[in-house]
Amino acid sequence: MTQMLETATETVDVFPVKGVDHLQFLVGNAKQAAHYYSTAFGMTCVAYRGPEQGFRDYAEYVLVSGSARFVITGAVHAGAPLAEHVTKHSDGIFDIALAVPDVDAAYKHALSAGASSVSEPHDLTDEHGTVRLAAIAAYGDTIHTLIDRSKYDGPFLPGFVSRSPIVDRRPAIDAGLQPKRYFQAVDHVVGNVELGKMDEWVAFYGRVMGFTNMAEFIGDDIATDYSALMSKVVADGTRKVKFPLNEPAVSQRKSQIDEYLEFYGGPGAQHVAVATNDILASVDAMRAAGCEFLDTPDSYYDDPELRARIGEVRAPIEELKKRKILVDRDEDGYLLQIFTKPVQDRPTVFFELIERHGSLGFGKGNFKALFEAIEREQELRGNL
Ligand code: TYF
Ligand code: FE
Repeated sequence: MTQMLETATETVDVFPVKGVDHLQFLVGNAKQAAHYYSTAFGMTCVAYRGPEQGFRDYAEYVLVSGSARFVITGAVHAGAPLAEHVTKHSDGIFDIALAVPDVDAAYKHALSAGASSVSEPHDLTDEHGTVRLAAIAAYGDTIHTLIDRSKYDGPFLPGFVSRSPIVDRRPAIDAGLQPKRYFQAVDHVVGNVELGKMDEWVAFYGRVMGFTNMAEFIGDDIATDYSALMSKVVADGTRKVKFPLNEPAVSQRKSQIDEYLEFYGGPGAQHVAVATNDILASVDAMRAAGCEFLDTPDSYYDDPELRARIGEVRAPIEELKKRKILVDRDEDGYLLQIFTKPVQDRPTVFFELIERHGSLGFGKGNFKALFEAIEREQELRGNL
């Protein structure tokens, strides 16, 4: 007798997410970092919490640009909890917080799938309402806070007070000298993990958050040729939250991922890609404010193969070349992207600006040019 086996297709989202709620950076000097993100990244400080509000351990600045929200946290005395994060990693991303519709359900599912608890579901309340939060551990010392702020209308979280922008960009914006926003959302957050651990973390996000593999990845073939890394991308069902995960690949040269792991002191968030509507204007403004970007050789733009592959894009190629902006096209459309140099003394965290026109990818066609640019920097640092 032949038995038909029916595989049940999972249609229920076990871990619905609304998006990245915020990224929390732990830094040595939050006052100065908040200034940098205000001037060089055009972000607006909207909230603050510190000793003045009775929080004795940290000064915390909340900066926004569209839906992107960064929380910059610095310890205000020796021995504050979490101060060892900065001692070990220097400035880095501690928390990739996710907005979820049901904190308790998400937390319960995560733990049943093997995630480690950082904090159990709890409420924070003030005159603006209640926020429900929990947190689970991710790669290295990184965590994911799970947060539901649907019953809250304060400036950030209970305890935080509204704060006016650190720099007043209005005159420059009104004069047409600066874009209103340099970016409007977090597009993806990349994690670097140790050799041989990438698939474990892909499985973690699959089990714990129901995230699935996106097609784009850097496999063995590319890894050994020039990239010295392997990469896979996991995303939630709506593809609003995208987490590429890198591990070093064995090659003759020291992988850029090894360099990160060595200098960060373990796994952690490597880069944050922010989505912009006008990458040309954003790059101009950020450069003018002192933000450094990776170089791209002129030969990249003069390559007839690239020209044929990318076809027509919304800006003349000469304008991209002037600014070292990379371009890639796939079956869904194209994207423009550029990468900053590391934003702290250590060769660890950096940013990407990305302007998507249909493409859901990560710039696969640029991997070679990008990794060569990163390797030139590695060489200058003596880390290749
Ligand atoms: O997020 C990405 O996949 C692209 C490319 O070390 C990339 O931005 C991948 C690995 C890496 C730097 C950039
Ligand atoms: Fe990226």
